[in-house]
Amino acid sequence: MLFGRQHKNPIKIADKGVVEWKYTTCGYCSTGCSIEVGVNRLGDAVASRGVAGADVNRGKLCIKGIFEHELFESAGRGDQPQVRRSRLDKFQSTDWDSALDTTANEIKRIQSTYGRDAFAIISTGQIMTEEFYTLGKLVRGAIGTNNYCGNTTLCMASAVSGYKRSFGSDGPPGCYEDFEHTDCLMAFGSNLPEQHPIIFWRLKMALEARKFPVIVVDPRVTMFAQMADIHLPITPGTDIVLLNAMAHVILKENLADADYIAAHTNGYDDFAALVEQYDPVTAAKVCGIDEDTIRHVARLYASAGKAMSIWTMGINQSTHGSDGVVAINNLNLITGNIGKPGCTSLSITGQANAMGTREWGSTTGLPGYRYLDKDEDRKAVADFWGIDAEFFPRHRGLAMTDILPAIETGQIKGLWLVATNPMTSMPNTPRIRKTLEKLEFLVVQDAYRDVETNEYSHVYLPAAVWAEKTGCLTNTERRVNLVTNVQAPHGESKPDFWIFNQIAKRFATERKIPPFPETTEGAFEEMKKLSKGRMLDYSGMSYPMLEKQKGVQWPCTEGASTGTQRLYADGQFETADGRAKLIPLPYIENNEVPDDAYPFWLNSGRVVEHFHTRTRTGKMGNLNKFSPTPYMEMNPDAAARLGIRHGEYARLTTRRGDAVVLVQTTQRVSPNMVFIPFHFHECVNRLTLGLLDPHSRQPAYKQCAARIEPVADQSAAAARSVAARAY
Ligand SMILES: Nc1nc2c(c(=O)[nH]1)N[C@H]1C(S)=C(S)[C@@H](COP(=O)(O)OP(=O)(O)OC[C@H]3O[C@@H](n4cnc5c(=O)[nH]c(N)nc54)[C@H](O)[C@@H]3O)O[C@H]1N2
Ligand SMILES: Nc1nc2c(c(=O)[nH]1)N[C@H]1C(S)=C(S)[C@@H](COP(=O)(O)OP(=O)(O)OC[C@H]3O[C@@H](n4cnc5c(=O)[nH]c(N)nc54)[C@H](O)[C@@H]3O)O[C@H]1N2
Ligand code: SF4
Ligand SMILES: [Mo]
Repeated sequence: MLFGRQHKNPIKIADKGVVEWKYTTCGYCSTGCSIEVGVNRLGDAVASRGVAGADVNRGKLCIKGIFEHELFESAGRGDQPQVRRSRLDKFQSTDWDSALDTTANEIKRIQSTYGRDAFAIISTGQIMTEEFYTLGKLVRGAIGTNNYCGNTTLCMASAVSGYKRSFGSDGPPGCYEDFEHTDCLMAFGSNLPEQHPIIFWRLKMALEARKFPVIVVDPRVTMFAQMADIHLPITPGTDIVLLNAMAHVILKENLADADYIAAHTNGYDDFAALVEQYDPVTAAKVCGIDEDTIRHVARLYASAGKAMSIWTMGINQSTHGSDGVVAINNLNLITGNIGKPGCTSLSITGQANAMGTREWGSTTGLPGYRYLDKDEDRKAVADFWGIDAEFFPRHRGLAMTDILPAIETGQIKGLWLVATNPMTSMPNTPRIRKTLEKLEFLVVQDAYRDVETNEYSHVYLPAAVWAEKTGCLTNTERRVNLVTNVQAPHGESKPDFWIFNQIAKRFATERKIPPFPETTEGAFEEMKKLSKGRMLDYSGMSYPMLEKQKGVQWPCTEGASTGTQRLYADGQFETADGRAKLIPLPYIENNEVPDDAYPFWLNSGRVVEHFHTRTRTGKMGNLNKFSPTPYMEMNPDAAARLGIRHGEYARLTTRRGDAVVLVQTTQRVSPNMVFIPFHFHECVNRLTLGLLDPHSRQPAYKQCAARIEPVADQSAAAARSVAARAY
């Protein structure tokens, strides 16, 4: 099949003197695009291009991938380990041995003084799977703290929790190819064109070949909403009301797939009794979508034959995030839309390796989707690692969003952060600042030394980034992709894998610890063995196969020629009786909602050019120039009422704090809502509340209430805003 500009003039690309193209995989978002990095005769990375034969991206890259080679030598990279006694002292550069000794000694000191769990570790979704596996082994098999989690609590925790509740296991069941088969697509709280541009391009390709209805549920008129056939501008935080009402219509009008329900689910009666209460007339008053539209969309979805749902942070980052995921799964179960081509409940994941940590990071359990409270799982891993299963805690410890409050109360005294920047990304950052200041010891392991959280650390460990190392990333469709080493690590920075191994050596003196292979390929071989025969089967994969096939989707059993596109194709789920669960979901209103004092919804998210807290994209001219300053989308009528004009600064206040932000007037947001990208330090997360989902502990970043006022002295406001962080 041919893709791209067949009959148009080809774009001319300047000759960069590339002598070799090296295969690797993009390290930003979870789409999983295959990239080739062009290296010149001096060995410098000078260009990036998409790999034509890769099934995911078919030669395409988005604006971030195109410039990814620039990040190796970008500003602010760490080149030497640094230490200091207190965060008020200046950092001193040091050698690796002494930085690692200090780190290991402080972990041991805190554990022996205050108990094993008084030292916490928080990782990420942005290192390689082999690194996650190794960190998990280090924590579960050597250090032994149970307060170990990842920033995935800010991101995918609700999806994980919802999948487990419905299907008995985590793991997105579908794939991008489902776009080519489906007859109806419904997207919840996902801005695909900006946040997953190449998945969006795959959807566009499918729509060009064969038209099918696209329904987008988002309170904001995003780029995705603009191209949708139907846009449902939902009242924030009320998706489960809409989904319950759709189920009400589907059951009332006999549009459900009764055979599928009877053969593959349980819990139907309780579920039906609950949705009976959510008639569209009542639901419309809560979720803001009129009753006729609810009925229309329910009929369209249930009658399509093949329908699929995708979702991202508009669902997960909510006080009913886990319930929202279960509600989407319920919809697909009652309509029989799971495990068949064009039929799926597909969580679009976020960070490049959010999946890798879920599979192998052991943050919520043991490697390979195993559980701490299952004896057979404990024994299997302990025997494989050659240690005593009693060393493992019986239940998972605190989530990331509970670890920080536990520092406030003195329960946790030391913290190791790996590839995450809570000083910009957590809700209510004024509180996070005070929390970090209370730590006796903070170690920050990051590719960039200028990451804001490093201002509070005692030790900084400079990590190699992306293709300065080798290892795997799992994308949204369970595809294991290979990042191959393109360039040597910057300065004296080291791969996270090496750092974990060195720390492990320093714990071998304390107790019998598992073996730690010297190479990532060695760790990958261990993962293959540990996954054999399980749903998450890697045993048929190898590094050469991953490169040759441009990624392989798990499960891939030993001897198989390739991976598997869909889970649950046989209708067998990972529950005790093999059936999926239909779960009743009563809606409980618990958000901070707008009132007279704080009349606006404060919504937040992303823009296409920047990745998260801008440690990477803020340094790249070609990205930063398109989105250089923090700004707020505000409806022009609302702005006019307050006497605020486009391009002026305004003050935004919530019950947590205030921020001065540049106003961009746009019809994308309704008169009672504003939207701020979260990429900028000292901006939206000074204001967010982040109430936690009871199941997943994920913060409701997208819902809180704010007040807005004009600012009299515009030039002072401009100076203050630019000072927020300028590169
Ligand atoms: N360019 C770029 N791409 C990225 C990232 C990045 O930082 N930059 N980050 C990656 C990561 S880690 C993630 S998690 C993904 C996130 O990808 P997305 O979730 O697609 O992005 P967001 O902008 O956070 O939020 C999506 C939408 O949720 C909507 N929303 C808010 N409240 C509600 C609600 O109550 N209901 C519904 N239905 N929708 C609501 C918002 O209006 C917003 O348009 O992007 C990944 N891709
Ligand atoms: N208001 C609001 N806040 C949000 C969100 C929102 O929508 N609204 N979204 C939330 C979501 S979904 C997410 S995922 C989080 C993200 O929040 P964070 O994870 O805190 O943000 P990042 O900037 O991605 O931080 C990752 C860090 O890892 C470093 N890094 C990159 N590669 C490597 C590597 O190979 N090794 C090491 N050691 N370091 C590396 C980067 O330099 C960076 O400092 O933000 C959350 N915060
Ligand atoms: S869509 Fe995502 S994976 Fe693909 S090039 Fe862009 S940032 Fe990278
Ligand atoms: Mo995320």
